[in-house]
Amino acid sequence: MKVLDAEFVQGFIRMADDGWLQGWHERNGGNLSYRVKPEEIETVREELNPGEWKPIGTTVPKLAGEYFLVTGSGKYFRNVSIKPEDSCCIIELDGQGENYRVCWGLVNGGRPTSELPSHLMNHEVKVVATGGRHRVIYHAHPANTIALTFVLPLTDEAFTRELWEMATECPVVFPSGIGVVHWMVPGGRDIAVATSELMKRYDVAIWAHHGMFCSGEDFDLTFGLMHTVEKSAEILVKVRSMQPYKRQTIQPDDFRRLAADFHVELPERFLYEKY
Ligand code: 2HA
Ligand code: ZN
Repeated sequence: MKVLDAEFVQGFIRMADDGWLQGWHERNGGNLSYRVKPEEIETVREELNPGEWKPIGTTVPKLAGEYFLVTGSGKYFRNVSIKPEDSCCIIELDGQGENYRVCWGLVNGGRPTSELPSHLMNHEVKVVATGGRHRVIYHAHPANTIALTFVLPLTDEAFTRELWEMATECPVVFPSGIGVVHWMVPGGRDIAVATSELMKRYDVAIWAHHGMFCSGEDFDLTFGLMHTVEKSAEILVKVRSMQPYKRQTIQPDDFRRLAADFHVELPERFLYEKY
């Protein structure tokens, strides 16, 4: 089968387009990666053409030998659906999880996403934490979430609680909460380590004054997670733009009742008394 005809590639392209249409990917902002299933890679193997091994910039031994579909460094999300073979690539990792090689795509040259260390370290953490269920890591620059990193305390507790309060579905969609990374230089191993530490516990990590990372099982769930968090952030921005304080909101005991009915566990450390 042609790579571009494979269902996982079509799903990847559609998600990139959806992110672009949301306005989360100005210029070359954001990046997306998918850990390809062994049976999926077999369906496209005839079109794979491995290049040179190159260092990842970190070590991910638990991902040794795996294949990933990723966006390219400096590539624009708005072009992914128009020229996917120029904007994306399939990479293979070596037996130590130290090097990668491009096997398909990036036909006009280039490298995988500048955030490859963060993507792969997050994938590695999620392979362990979810028994391999999570396959998608998504980074975007949604404006309302970023705006909140200038006004809320940069703590997991503040972001989780504030964003849970802004829409009843939120604690059900991200019951484990949200992690926050203070401002750091993007693209390297340090921010990858900080983010992947948070991903042991959460499916969402916010990078202060930069953007968001989400992890999920498939394209629908991962896009939906980013969309839900950003929608909640948008509501909070609107509320705070009207007046500094909420007149009424969802209270800790309301969250406890919701958790019981929807069969989710909400950590008590996010249900602190405020008023
Ligand atoms: O430009 O979003 O974090 C890609 C990015 C880097
Ligand atoms: Zn970014």
